[in-house]
Amino acid sequence: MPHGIPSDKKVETGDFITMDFGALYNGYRSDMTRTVLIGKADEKQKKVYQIIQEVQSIGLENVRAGIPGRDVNQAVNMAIDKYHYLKFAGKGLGHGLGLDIHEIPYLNARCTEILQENMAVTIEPGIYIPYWGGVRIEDTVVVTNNGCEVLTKSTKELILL
Ligand SMILES: [Mn+2]
Repeated sequence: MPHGIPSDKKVETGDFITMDFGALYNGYRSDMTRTVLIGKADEKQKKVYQIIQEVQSIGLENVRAGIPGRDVNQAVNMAIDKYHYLKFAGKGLGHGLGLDIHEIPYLNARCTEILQENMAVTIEPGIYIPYWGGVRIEDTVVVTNNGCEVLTKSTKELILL
C-alpha cells in the first residue's frame, strides 16, 4: 500500500520493501523513496520495477516551469497505462515540499497550478497491487526553466538484499 503502517509481519524472501524517508535541515524538508527486494526477483516483480523506473524518469523529463502540475501527472499516467497498470497506480505523482512535507502544488489530475522556477516537488510514481506488493521510486527535484534539478542521488537500480 502507498503508505503502510507498522505491523508484526516478518520480512520474507520475495517481499518488496518500500523505504520512504527524508531529512529536515534549517526548517526545510526532503522526501525520497526507494524500493528493494528481499531475495531474487521473479518475472512480474522485475517487470513492475522496470515500469516504475521508466515512468519515474518520464516524470523527471516532463517537469519544467510554466506548465500545470497535471500535465506531468498525465504524461506519467499515459506511460503506466501503456503497460495496463494504471488501475494499480497511485492517485497522484507528487507534491510540493518545503517548510511542510506536503505542500501545493500537488502533481495530480486536478492540479491547474503552474509550476514555477525554484519550486521543490517530488516525483514518486507507484504501482500497488493488493496482496502482491508495491513499488515506488521518489525523488525530490527543483523546478527549473527548462527542466529540473534532481536532488536525490541514490541509485534507482533494483537492489536485492
Ligand atoms: Mn512524498
